[in-house]
Order: sequence, then structure tokens, then C-alpha cells
Amino acid sequence: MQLIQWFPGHMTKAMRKTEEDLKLCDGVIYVVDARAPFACINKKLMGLFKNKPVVFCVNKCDTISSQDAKKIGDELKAQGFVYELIDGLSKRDTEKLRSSCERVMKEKIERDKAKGIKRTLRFMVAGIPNTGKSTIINTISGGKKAETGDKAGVTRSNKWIRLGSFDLLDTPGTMPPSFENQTYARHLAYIGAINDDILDMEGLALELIKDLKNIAPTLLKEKYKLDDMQKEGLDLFDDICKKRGFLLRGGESDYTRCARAIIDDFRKQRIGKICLEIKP
Ligand SMILES: Nc1nc2c(ncn2[C@@H]2O[C@H](COP(=O)(O)OP(=O)(O)OP(=O)(O)O)[C@@H](O)[C@H]2O)c(=O)[nH]1
Ligand SMILES: [Mg+2]
Repeated sequence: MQLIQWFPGHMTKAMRKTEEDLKLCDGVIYVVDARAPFACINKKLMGLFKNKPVVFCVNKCDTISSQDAKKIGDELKAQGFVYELIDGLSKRDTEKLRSSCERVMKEKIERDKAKGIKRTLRFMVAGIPNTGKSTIINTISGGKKAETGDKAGVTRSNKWIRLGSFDLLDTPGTMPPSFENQTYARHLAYIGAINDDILDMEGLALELIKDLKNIAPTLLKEKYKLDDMQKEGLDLFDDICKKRGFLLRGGESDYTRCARAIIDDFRKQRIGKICLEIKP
């Protein structure tokens, strides 16, 4: 099994800038991906926010089942988080985030109101890469001011998107300097939060097959029309190569192409709506 580590130089800089810019912010919207919400908690980053109100935003809820979304919500509630479960492309969902930000700032807003001051709420939008931070900002602001993209590390520097009454600071996604938990590291690799270029994609696909066999065996079986779910590891990988037609001349499995295809199938919900961190 490969050991996953990814902490490029720009992230050290980004962490420092985050700490600095935090002084300008009333609070933080911490964005995670619904498919791996707990793996997305960068403890080092969250540590910086301990003296600010945090709204925990579970984004991409359209990629998991509503039952799993509810279970994530229950878990976050038990842990004492203020949270929202959203689809970052839905205007209505992102409006809920704004309400949550107002809620965590209620006392301050009321104190200012009593003094006759109408304040602008300033929130930092933070999290690990590719969770949809910039997308959420664009949906709230109704524009395309923040750059977005389907890979890790699109936003490279902090950028204010000003709406007058609600200003949002887009930040580059940052990883923890090292992973204590390699299961979580793998989850982050599956969802595209880690740059694919540093990953052994064949090894990753093999792990993904193993994990999906545990979490969502029926979906895996149906997607690739697998006959024998007793099989494991490379034997199962071989069956998927065969069913998908990823074979080299001579009939051997083309693991390289098939690995990309499986990971892509997972990322685009073509295997199904799967949350990696809710037990079936
Ligand atoms: N299905 C789905 N896709 C989403 C959602 N939000 C964002 N995306 C997609 O996720 C990808 C990453 O979005 P970005 O907004 O660039 O993510 P980011 O967190 O700003 O990423 P970095 O700047 O790299 O840290 C894009 O392809 C978005 O279209 C969502 O709620 N649901
Ligand atoms: Mg971004």
C-alpha cells in the first residue's frame, strides 16, 4: 500500500497568510466534501480557528444519499458543530450558509445594531483542496469571480469577494503537513483532494475496489456486472478490466487505463451515491 503525503510549498505560505487574514474575519466557513467529511478535517487548520465562530459546511451533498447526509449531520451535531448540509451549486442551499453565519454572529450584530452600526459580515472560506470553496462563493455572489476547477489546488492565493453586507475570503485549500491516518489520506485521494500526479493510481484503484467492496458491494457488483464477489484484490481488478474491456494485446489486464476509469467512475458518481465514511 502506498504511503500518501502531499504538502507542496504553496501550502506553507497559504497557512501563514490564513493566520494573518483571520484577524480581518468575523468567522470561518469550513468546507468539507460530503463523500469524506471527516477526512476533510485538517486539524492544523481548524486549530487556527479555535477563537472564531466556525460554520461547518458539508458541501457536495448531491453526491451522497440523503440518509447518509442526515447521519453526517447527526454526528456533527453530537460533536457540537454549527453546520449546514449543502449542494454548493444551489443558490437556495448557499443562502442557508449565510443565515448560519448570521446566527453565529447574532450577539455581535445585535450589539452593533443597538449602537446604530450596520456591519458587514466578513467570513473566511477555508478547507482542504477541491471541496468547493470557490464554487460556493460564486453561487452566493451570483458571479464567477473566484476561479474554480475539477482538480486540487486551483485557488493559489487569498481573494476577497465583496458583496457589501457579506464579504467572503476565498483561500487556497490546505492539507495537513502529514497524515496520521492513511485511511483518511486514501479517502482524500479518491475524491480528488490530492494532486493525482503524485499518486500511484493503479495502487489507489486497487484500494478503492477493496473499500467499495466493503462499503457498497451491491453498487460495485451492479456497475461492473461482477459475477463473483467472493474474489478479492487483483482478481477483482482483473474482472473489472475484463468487463470494461480494458485489455492489452494478448488479453492481459490494462491496469493503467482501468484504474483511471474506476477512479473517475467513483468521482462522477457513476458507481452510485457513496459516502466513504458512513458505515452501511
Ligand atoms: N457535485 C458537486 N460538485 C461540486 C460542488 N461544489 C463544487 N463542485 C465541483 O468541485 C470542483 C472543485 O470546486 P472548487 O470550487 O474549485 O473547489 P475549491 O475548494 O475552491 O478548490 P481549491 O481552490 O483547489 O482549494 C469543481 O469541479 C466544482 O464544480 C457540489 O456541491 N456538488
Ligand atoms: Mg478554490
